[in-house]
Order: sequence, then C-alpha cells, then structure tokens
Amino acid sequence: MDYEKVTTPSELKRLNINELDGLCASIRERIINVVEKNGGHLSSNLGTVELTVALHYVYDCPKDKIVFDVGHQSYTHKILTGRGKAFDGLRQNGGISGFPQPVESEYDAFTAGHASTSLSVALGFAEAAKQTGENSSVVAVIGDGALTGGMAYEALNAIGSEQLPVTIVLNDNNMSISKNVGAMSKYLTRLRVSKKYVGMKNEIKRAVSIIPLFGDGILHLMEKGKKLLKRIVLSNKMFEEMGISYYGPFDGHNVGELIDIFEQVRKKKSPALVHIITDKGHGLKSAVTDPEHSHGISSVGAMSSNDFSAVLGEFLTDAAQKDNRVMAVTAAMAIGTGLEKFSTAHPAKFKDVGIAEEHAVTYCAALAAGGVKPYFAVYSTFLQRGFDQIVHDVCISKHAVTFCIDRAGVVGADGVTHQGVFDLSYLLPIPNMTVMCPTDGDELRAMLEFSLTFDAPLAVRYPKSYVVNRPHNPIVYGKWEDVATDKNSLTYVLCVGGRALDIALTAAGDKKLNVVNARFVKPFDTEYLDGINKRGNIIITMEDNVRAGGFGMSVLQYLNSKGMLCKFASIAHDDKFIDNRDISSSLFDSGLSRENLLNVIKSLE
Ligand SMILES: Cc1ncc(C[n+]2csc(CCOP(=O)(O)OP(=O)(O)O)c2C)c(N)n1
Repeated sequence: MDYEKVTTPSELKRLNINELDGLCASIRERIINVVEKNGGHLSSNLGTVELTVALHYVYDCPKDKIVFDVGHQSYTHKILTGRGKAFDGLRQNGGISGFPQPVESEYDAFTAGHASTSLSVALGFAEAAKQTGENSSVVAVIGDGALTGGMAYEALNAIGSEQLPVTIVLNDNNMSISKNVGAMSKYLTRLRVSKKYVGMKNEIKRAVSIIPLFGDGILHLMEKGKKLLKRIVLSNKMFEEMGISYYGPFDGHNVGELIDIFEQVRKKKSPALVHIITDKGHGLKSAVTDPEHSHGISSVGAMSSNDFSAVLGEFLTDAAQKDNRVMAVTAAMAIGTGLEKFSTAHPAKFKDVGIAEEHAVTYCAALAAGGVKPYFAVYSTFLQRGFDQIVHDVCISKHAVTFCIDRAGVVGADGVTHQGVFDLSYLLPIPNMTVMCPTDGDELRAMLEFSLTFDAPLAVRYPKSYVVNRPHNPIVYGKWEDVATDKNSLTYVLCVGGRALDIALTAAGDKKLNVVNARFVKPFDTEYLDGINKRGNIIITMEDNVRAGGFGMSVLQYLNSKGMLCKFASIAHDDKFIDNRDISSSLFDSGLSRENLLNVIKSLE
C-alpha cells in the first residue's frame, strides 16, 4: 500500500489490517528518502512507524489527541495526516517543520521540541476534556530517553493521583540519543528482558488467539496474566503502585498486536501505560547498527564546518589529563556538544545525567562546592530548563561551574523550539555570573584556558560553528579586543560572537569602521565604553540574541547612566519567535547583515 493513497486517518481506517505492513514499508521508504536529502531525525522515526499507524488506526484525531514527546518522531504522523506530499519540504524554509506544530496542522496536538513535556500536556488535555464535557481520548507517546527528564515524573505523580483516562505509550528502544542512562532505564531493561515474562506473554497470546475477541477479552486476560506475573516475576511494579495500569512489554513493530492493545486500552477510564519495545532505526541496517549517529543527520550538501564543539571536546580531554579536578557533564547530548571523545578518554570524569538539565546544573554546583571543576556542556535552548538552578544553586553561592553553551544564536533546520537566542537575556541579569563569547575556535580555547583559573560561575556561549581562526590578544578579565581600527572613523561596532564579527568585518570593507570583539559580555569593558562615549561618535552593538535583556540593552543602560553623548543603535533579534529553517535567512531577517549594518550607520550619521 502506497503512502500516497492514505492522506487522512479516515482513509487509513478503511484499510484492512493485512494491508498495514505494506503501508509501513512505503512510509519507511518515504522517510529514508526525504531525510537523506533534507536531514532530520532518522532512527527515531524509523522506530515509530508501526506505532503511529496503529495509533491513527484506533484513535480519531484531531478530536482525540496524540501528544508526541520531543516531537522528533512525528514524521509518520505527518505523512498520515495530509502531509505526505509536503514531506518533501521537511525542515526547509517555508516547508513543514520537523516537530509537531498546531499552526501547521490541526492534527498536531501540541507544540514540542524539548523533551519530557508530553505527560503534562496529556493530563492537561484530559482535564480540559473533563471540564468541557468533550468525549475524547488522550495518548502521550514518550521515549525511554524522555522519561529521564524531571518533568515526566512531576506529571506521572499527578496522573497517578488524578486518575483521568490518559494513555501513556512508552516507546522503549533503550536509547536516548546515546545509550540511555539511569536507574529508570535499568528498571525498564528488567521489565523487558525477563525471560519468564516473555514466556508468559506468549502463553497469553496463544490463549487470545483461540478465543473470540469479544469486549474486553484481551484486557481481561492480560489483567489475569498480569496478576499471575506479578506474583511470579515482577517484584517491582512502580507504575501500578502509582495508580497507572501497566501493560506490556509488547513488540512495537507488530502493527496488528498494537492495534488490539490500543483498542482495549482506549476503553479504560483510568490511566494506563503501554510499554512497547522498538528498534531505533528499524528497517534500515545502517540506522539499526548505529542509531546514535543516525539520530539526527545533516542534509545533503550541508557545509562541513569548523565546529566549536570539537574544540571543546579536545580541550577538555587534554585538560582532564593535566588537571585532576576537571569533570565534564552532559544532559544526553554527548555527541552534539563534542564530549564523545572525552567520554571514552576519561569515563570516570564524564557524566551523562540523561535529559535532566535542572539536575545537571545543581549537580555541577555541588561538584564545584566539593572541589571539582565541572564543565556543563549544553545547548542554549535546553539550558532554559535550568534557569532557577543557575540562580539559586550556582550563582548565589558563587560556585565555579563553567557552562559551555553550544548552539547559541539561531540554529537553522530545527526551527522555533530550538533557537538559542535567549541565553544572554537570562544570564546577564544574574549577579556573580560572567559571560564570554568567543569568535572562533582559538579564542574558545583561550577562554577555556582562562576558565581553569577562574573561580566563579562562568558561561561561555557560542554557535555550532565558526568560519576561520584569527590572531587574538590574550584574555584579560572584562576587556574587549580591537579587531579592526580606523582612526578616522567615528563609528564603533561592538560585536558579540563570530557571526556578528564576520558581518562587521565585511561591512568594514565598504566603510571606515572600528570593529570591536566584545568578548566579555558581562562584565563588559566599561573603560572602553567610557572612552568612546563621545559626541559625534556612533556606537552600534550587534548580537545573535534577542534585543530585550541582551548585550545592546546592557550597554545602552550603562551609557545612559553615565550620560549618553554618542549616538547608539542595537542590532539583535526582535521580539518574535523565529521559525526560519536556515541560519542565514534568520540572521538576515533580524538585520544581522552587512546591508542592514551599513543602513543603520547611514541613518545615524
Ligand atoms: C530538554 C531537552 N534536552 C535535550 C533534548 C535533545 N534530544 C532530542 S531527542 C533526544 C533523545 C530522546 O530519546 P527518546 O525519548 O528515548 O526518543 P528516541 O529518539 O530514542 O525515540 C534528546 C536528548 C531535547 N529535545 N530536549
């Protein structure tokens, strides 16, 4: 069955169950072809084809809500809900998003991109249905990786107590992006591999196959079987104890079996957790054998770049060799943040805490308090989770945690949920925090060298890549660096990071400019600013961050407090969410371009 023949869930429901395996094969092929071209989340999506087909076969969306956690595994859902053709434009500017977006389709129940939110969303929908009298079902699809996130436990706690009919599908592939971590992961493994359990499950299956499937037949049998099993095998029954009925584990690639289960569970009036086992990358050998590196793949023709993350990984690997205090911490992002090499070179000094950014920040604070030198490598967008912990646990007591903030600024194809454009605004107001931005790999190395001797909270923020290394002055606390000076020019462009600096330097080819590397964003170089705050001078700040609360506004506030003599403009992102899928158009639209810089200068002259 060709995926093109199924453009809505109602068309799917008209198919025979024995046509569904063919449909799954066609969807899988479509996903592989498009993701290989456009980039995207390959292995997670290949693992959830049968699950998604089964869910749409049973549930009635959009009235029923299917809430995908993270949402990176929603490609089959998109294909089945009218976007099979549009799937060609996956993650492209103007094309469909790689994550669920209600603005894109009424079938996308809720915006997602960050992990571990689905259970709270599902409970919210269930309560809303109760309040409004709507007769609809709610399903949350959450991976074992996302189940390492603290929010998931806050929601489980509430789901168990509220007793509303929320169905949780736990898609267990034993992987986050890397191998999953933690005690919960071990618990799931115990559920999964119990041979006795599997044996018992087969017996139940056999029994089911010889009785007619009336009413709650399977459910009844499963309940009966479960009671037996509990006595025999499962000494541990966490979900049940919390008031959430547990069913499974089931084969997540058996579409017929999944349909049977969902049809039964849908009738339940209380919370249920359906535990399914899937292979990440199912159906594509290279993705199954290396699900980690095929979790997210780049588009064909994507420029190979100088990655800041590689510099971080190399630096920390060497530093830990020489300095026994150094530890590296990641919240499930070892590959993306460049720590893969470190993790094998110094396994005892490396911690992957799972998708647990809040925990990671506080954990690092205590590591620092206990005499360790922790480096928390984290994407800007995910560190948003840890704001309170940075304030409360790190900065009040001045613990020397170094935050290596990757993917800062606009990020391209992942789109609106992943933009790293808020970190300066949430870090700069926090007392005791120092914030630095390197413009290239050599400068990042110098900043990290500086961090080894720095005994207070420090954030070093940088995007994915840089263009070229330039010669630099040594790092001096709170001091900026002149990059291009022109004694005849009255215009100073204060740049945060390499993206801004590259733009200013190209503009300096057309116009006499002083280009400054504002490498310390906090504290900033007040001596430098006092020196250029003169009548007739123009000061322009440029940063890949939102304007509100960012570098430019801090500079403006300072100049104002001193009596503003110069003319001033700030170039930064405006007060709106950015959903462009490529970096250059995102920067251009916000005025981070040579053309706009020259225009702004002209308007002030
Ligand atoms: C708060 C947060 N931190 C990190 C990430 C990056 N991330 C995206 S998917 C993923 C792994 C999710 O694993 P799992 O839920 O098991 O899904 P799978 O891809 O294995 O199907 C991670 C760490 C994120 N999206 N949100």
